[in-house]
Amino acid sequence: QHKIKEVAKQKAIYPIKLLEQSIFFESPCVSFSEYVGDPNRSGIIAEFKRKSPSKGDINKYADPEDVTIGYMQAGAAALSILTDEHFFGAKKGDLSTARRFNYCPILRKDFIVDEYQIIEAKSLGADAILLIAKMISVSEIDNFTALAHQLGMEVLLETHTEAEVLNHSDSKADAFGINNRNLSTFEVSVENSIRLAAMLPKSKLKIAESGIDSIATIKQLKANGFDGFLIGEYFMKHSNPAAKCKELIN
Ligand code: IGP
Repeated sequence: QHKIKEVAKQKAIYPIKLLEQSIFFESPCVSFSEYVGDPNRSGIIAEFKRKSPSKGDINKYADPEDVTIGYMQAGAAALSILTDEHFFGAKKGDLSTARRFNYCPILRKDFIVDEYQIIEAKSLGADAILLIAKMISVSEIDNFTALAHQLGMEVLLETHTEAEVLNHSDSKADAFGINNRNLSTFEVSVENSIRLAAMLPKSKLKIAESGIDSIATIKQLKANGFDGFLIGEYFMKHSNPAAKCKELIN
């Protein structure tokens, strides 16, 4: 965690005034929860990820333009774009590239630990940000959620344990995610989403994250109340991620 905060600090290189001059700063956001929660869409949030701390290289030379356009043509409801270079080999430009070529909601997927990254998310063209309960305090999550909302973005709050879900039951986040991957051990269990599903606030959008690799799993998660399914590696490890996405949606 200390390392993550250090890395985030090094990344804050541009003055906020400059971020606010981005053409995306004044553009309206597309609603992540409306798209993902729309029963006429697939509920799939397709992720662009070149590598991960648990798997190493997944798809080192993938092109963000080709892959994200392909995901949308395949019927994904939203995109998730990693922007962290240190842990995920991403470039911030991956998000603005995805923005330039797609009208759908885009989630900035990063370890967000300060306000700067939230303003930066807006300047890159994000519609929503991820906040991770394990990494920041309840009051930070509340303050960061208020800032994201002020900028017109939505918040996906990621939890992993019963205690985290209970701690945030009053959260103003727009969507609750349950990560099937334990961020300390990297162990993945879809059963984790299913076990915690019933504890999530009724009114919020529910998203199952990580380790999803079959239509059977998606059906099982749907039956347990999930609206959205965040899928990265299963698509990205294929040379044509969008083709894999299409296969799953059809
Ligand atoms: C996607 P997978 O197993 O389909 O590649 O998982 C997504 O859930 C995962 O990338 C993720 C993540 C995160 C990445 C979940 N929470 C927090 C970075 C930071």
